[in-house]
Amino acid sequence: MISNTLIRAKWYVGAELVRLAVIGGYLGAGKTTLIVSLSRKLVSERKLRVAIITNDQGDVLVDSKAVGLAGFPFAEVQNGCFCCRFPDFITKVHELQSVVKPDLILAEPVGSCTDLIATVYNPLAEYYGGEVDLAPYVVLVDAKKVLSLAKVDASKDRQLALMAWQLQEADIICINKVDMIDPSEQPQVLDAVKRFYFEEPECLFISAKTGYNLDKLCDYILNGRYERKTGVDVDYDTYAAAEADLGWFNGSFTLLSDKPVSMKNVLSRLLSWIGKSIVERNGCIAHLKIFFSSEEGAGKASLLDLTQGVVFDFEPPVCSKLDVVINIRAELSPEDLTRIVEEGLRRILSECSLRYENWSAKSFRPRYPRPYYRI
Ligand SMILES: Nc1nc2c(ncn2[C@@H]2O[C@H](COP(=O)(O)OP(=O)(O)OP(=O)(O)O)[C@@H](O)[C@H]2O)c(=O)[nH]1
Ligand SMILES: [Mg+2]
Repeated sequence: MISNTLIRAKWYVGAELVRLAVIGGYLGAGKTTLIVSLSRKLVSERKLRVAIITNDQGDVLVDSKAVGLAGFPFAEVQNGCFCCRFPDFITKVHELQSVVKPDLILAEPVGSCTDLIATVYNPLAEYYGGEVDLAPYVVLVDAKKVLSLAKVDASKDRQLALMAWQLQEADIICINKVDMIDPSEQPQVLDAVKRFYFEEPECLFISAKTGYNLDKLCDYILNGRYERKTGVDVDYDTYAAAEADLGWFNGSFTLLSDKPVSMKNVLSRLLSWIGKSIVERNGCIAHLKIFFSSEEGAGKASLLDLTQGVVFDFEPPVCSKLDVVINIRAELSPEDLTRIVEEGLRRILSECSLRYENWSAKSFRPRYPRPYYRI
């Protein structure tokens, strides 16, 4: 039986048609949460076989750990987005086809990636039409975030320009985290989304967490068709500058204590301290996320903004040894991010009488995007 396994096949034989849906959207919009929720639904209620492709500019990925923990077969495209590493992306599709034989592949591109119609969807339609049956392109947006950005001038903010291109190329915009806004705010959220889109987009309010409208979205993904269209007119210099505004930090370490401690307390303090330090240095958090695991259990935590605080998808255990993977995407230099994480570990662990080992870390800025195809 294949489950929660990183799939690597040695070769690929034959070309069977597999349905593929890409779930895009800005950093922290809820893509991984949605992919896991949809996969659970599709497997349990519709008896389908589902596989997942994760993606990142680096390696050591929180998202891969999260989908593996949820029990779904997955493959990773590392060290670059689907568009720049298109041959790697198609290899992973083949590997999943050959080992898992899924009915559906759900793929999550990097949250800072755009122009996917021209660089992923159209090349798939053009060169792999006999192998890949494309679902419409789904893009997520965070309902609360879009509302908070309603008055910001998108032409003066590169991250917003990037988010606008992501929304403009969607076949359907899923306005996620609807559970976090008041129902009376929905018309304002729609207006805010339209401001980015310029025309009347197809929108669906959803909650990846509560399951709201996910049946509708499953039907759309399974039955809708990608109608070939022209990509959005993305200005690559602005796109590259927007990505390069972001520092990327991927690391891992093991927390150790002489006696069992509340790891929820330790992780909350550590992530809050790191988040606060980013903001104090005039940085901006896009998504700070961790995956933690021990013999007592495993889960994920996120920090998107300081007012919302650290959100745990699973209560960290009381234990004396915890493995942690940490991924930070923030508008701050990679060097500063590394310094902040190291300093945070020193301070918070000494306050909590813990130590850490197995430290490994990489930080960088994403490179100029150079897609393999653009059609
Ligand atoms: N309240 C609420 N929170 C959600 C919902 N969907 C996602 N989240 C939370 O949003 C945070 C980010 O979710 P992810 O699924 O990691 O977001 P992502 O888009 O995959 O993030 P990146 O891969 O870093 O771009 C987590 O704390 C999730 O629990 C939702 O529908 N409602
Ligand atoms: Mg994700």
